[in-house]
Order: sequence, then C-alpha cells, then structure tokens
Amino acid sequence: MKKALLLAVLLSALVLAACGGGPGGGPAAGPASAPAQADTASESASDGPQLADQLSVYNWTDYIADEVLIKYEEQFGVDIIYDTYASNEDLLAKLSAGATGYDVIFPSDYMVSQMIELGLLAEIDVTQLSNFANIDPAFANAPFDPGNAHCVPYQWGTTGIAYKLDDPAFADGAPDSWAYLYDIALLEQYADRGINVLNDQRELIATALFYLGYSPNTQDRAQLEEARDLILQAKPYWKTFNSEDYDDSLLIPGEVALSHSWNGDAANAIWNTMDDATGQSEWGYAIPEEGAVKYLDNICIPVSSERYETALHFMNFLMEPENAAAITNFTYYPSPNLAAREFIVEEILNDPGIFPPEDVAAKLQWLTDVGDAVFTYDEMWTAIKGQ
Ligand code: N2P
Repeated sequence: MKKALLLAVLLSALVLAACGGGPGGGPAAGPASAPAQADTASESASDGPQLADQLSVYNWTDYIADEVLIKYEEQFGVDIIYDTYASNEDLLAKLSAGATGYDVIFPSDYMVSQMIELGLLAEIDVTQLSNFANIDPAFANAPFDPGNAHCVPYQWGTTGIAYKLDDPAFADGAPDSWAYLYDIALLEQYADRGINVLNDQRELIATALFYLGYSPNTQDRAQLEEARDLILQAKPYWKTFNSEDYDDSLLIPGEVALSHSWNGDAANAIWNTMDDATGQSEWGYAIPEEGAVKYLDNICIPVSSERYETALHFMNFLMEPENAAAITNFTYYPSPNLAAREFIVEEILNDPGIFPPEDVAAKLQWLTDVGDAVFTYDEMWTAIKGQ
C-alpha cells in the first residue's frame, strides 16, 4: 500500500517538476526573506483573504504529504518554502535565535506552552476557521493552549520501540520494556546489530524516567540526575541518535535491530518491509509496559510571521478532511481530525500501532511544560550528548 502511495506522489511530483512546479523548497531551503503581506499576488476567492506569494513552512521531518503542499500551491498560487527540524528544542532554538522568516510551525503540546510563555506565538481566533469543527473535541481546548487561542491540532502519536522481528533477541516476544534500552544484560544480546535512540531531549529523558518509575515530567533534580546517569551507562551500546531519517536510513535497510521510535516512523518501516505475498513485515512496534509518551503536534504561527493571513488560510486548509487524511495516509500518524476518518485508508485506521487501542492508551502520558526545570533538562542533555 505504501509503495503504491509513494509511487503516486512521486509521479505527481515529477509531472509538476517537469512543468516547473514542485512542492516548494526542497530540503533546508531556509526561511523566506521576501517581504510578505505587502507582496500579495493572489486571492483564493473573490471574498477570500489576500494571499502572499510565498509561505515558509517549518515542520518535523517526514511529517506531511507532498501532494498536499502541491495542491495548496496549485490551488492558491502560493509558493511554499519548506524546511524541517528534528525536535521541539531545535525549533525553539531556531526561533529564539531570532529566525523571523517562518510562517507556520508544528510544536508539540509542552512546547506550545513554553512558546506561549516566551511570547513566540501569534494569537488566532478559531471561530474564524471553518474547518476547526472537524477536530475531535477530545483534542481541542487542551490545557497547554486553552481555547486554542494560538494553535490547532495537527497530528498525534505515541513513542515506543521499533524492533526487527527476525532478531534472535526478540524471538521470545516483543521488547515491551524500556529495559531494552537500559538493561546491560539485554543490551549485550543485540547491541552489535545496532540500536538507535531519538535525538530528542524530552523524549529520551522520558524513557529513562519511565524505566526508573518516575514521572516523565519530573522537576526533581535528583531524579533527573539519576536518569542522566542511566542514559550515560547505556550510551556506549547505542549506535546512533537520530530523530529525522532513521526510519528510511536505519530501520528499513536493517542498519539497526531496535530503535526508540515514533509510531508513524515505525509504521513506515513496517509497511515498507512487508512481503506483499505473505503480509509478513520485517519490523514490529511495541509500547513499553512501564509507560510511554503520547504527543499532540500543533499548527501554529510565529508572532514574527509577516504573512499571518496566508498562514491562517494554510492552517484552515490543512484541517480540510481530505487534506488531513492525505497527510495521515502518507505519514502513518493518527489524525485528530474526526471528519478525515472516512478518507483514511482502512489498514491505517485498523492498525493498533497507529491508532492505539484502549489498553495501550491507558499506559500513555503527555509531556508537559516543566517550568524552570527546563534548565535542568537542558543541562542533563548537554551532559548526555557531550560525553
Ligand atoms: C515524524 C515526526 C514525528 C513528530 N518524523 C513527533 N512529535
């Protein structure tokens, strides 16, 4: 299924490239510096907003379907400049360092709260967004952004363990414990076949905190130091810290046997290594019994955007059911858009690794803003990455 989807997207991209179009930007195109709202050229409809010539979109790696970008460009005559990041902290660092070119960003729950606090996000009025009604009320009005005064839900997901089904270390069952990242006796069994962890500070520190029986949102310095030490003793057994292209560069080619993984990236490896004849994949995905992270990523507009109206228009476009479904059908991340469900392919809707069933959902926890303890997390992360 994935291969067919990929091919269709690739073909339409090729056709567009041949016509001089294409999904805007390509990798690391960087923020646009062109003047914005003044530089308006097109309108979506006679009574629609004046749209800018360009829109600079900054998103997680592999987190949108190119066909949706192409559709927006073609339908509204807006050139999308697309750039990607590996973690919430990378996004924050970029914006805090004064990057002003970005118009649309996708921070997770706890990072929305940090960014609001720092005054980095523009306000929105969701009553003006016709497609906001498509969002599942369970994901609207979240505590990190009451009343959706700044952002709207984009996609959500879980963070667990992707593993190679044919590795002898997992012959007796799925690695459904964070011990598979931290227990030296276990690590000795498969570390030579490769282990990847997400290059993401809150996500990785959370795995150690879960393993130690602490909250993934602890603000206790002693607990965080314990988590740091646990990570440092396991680190020599880990091959890579990769939260960007690890599914395509490490999992699918079998460069690792196990990876700390977001569920959509794991699903990408699962679907892409599936034998069409037998339906058997090379990869599996497990949620550890000690608990795991669930996240809600959001569409937001930096306060520095000079193309606010166009950003808002794009935000509304992404919440159209067909567009939200196309994104889920390509990225394999669950959508918080209820109206999109009828357009999401059956295999994805029924995949318990993508849309978790009740018993799994009960083990999941949100990451929340830890206030000033964020400096302790930063300090631990520097120690982790530095040694
Ligand atoms: C996909 C990125 C997932 C975002 N590569 C996790 N918050």
